[in-house]
Amino acid sequence: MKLYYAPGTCALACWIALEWAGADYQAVRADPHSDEFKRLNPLAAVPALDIGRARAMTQAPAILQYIADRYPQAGIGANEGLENAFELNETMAFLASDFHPAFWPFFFPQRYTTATDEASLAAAKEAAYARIDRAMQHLDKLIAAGNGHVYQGKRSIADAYAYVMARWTAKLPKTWKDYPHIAAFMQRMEQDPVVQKVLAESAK
Ligand SMILES: N[C@@H](CCC(=O)N[C@@H](CS)C(=O)NCC(=O)O)C(=O)O
Repeated sequence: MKLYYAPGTCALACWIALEWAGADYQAVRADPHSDEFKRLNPLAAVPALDIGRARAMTQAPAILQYIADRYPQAGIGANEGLENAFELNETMAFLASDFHPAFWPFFFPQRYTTATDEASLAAAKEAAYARIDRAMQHLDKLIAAGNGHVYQGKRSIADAYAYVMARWTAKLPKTWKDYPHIAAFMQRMEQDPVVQKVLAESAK
């Protein structure tokens, strides 16, 4: 099994989950825009997980759910019961479709305006701050309700996913340190030897 990643990206969440799960895998650094990678994922985005089938798996939340389901002994998926499964699903949907896209104009302002001058690009970038803050406030409440975790007071794929994206606020005017429950969560995650290993190896 091969996980394709790029440093600092949401693909690191899959890497952390694979480690938590005790999976046998290889992490492969990829340039999402290379022709070689686009054969794996025509959408030119990491992560991709190649498990030897005709087509690589793509989409971070789907890959994370697959890891949780494939390694149930790791206990990083939903708790038993329909409503508990719903709650993890709902949390992952928030992370994938509210939190992650909030950063896109910050990272790629040129995709959100047809203007090319510096001031317009800076404005597109700045426009992201309010949406990121809104999502961070929601995440802070989820972690408060989850006793230090994103989902139901236990380590799960949602922790890995939220962690790698909350790190992206480090260069924003308002960083993860400005949200009390997220700050405590981030500090705990950073003490996790798996997280330390993934950050170190992915930066090589
Ligand atoms: N919907 C995709 C989005 C993946 C995505 O945006 N990945 C980023 C890294 S976090 C990427 O590879 N971006 C390259 C680009 O947009 O050019 C998923 O959830 O996996």
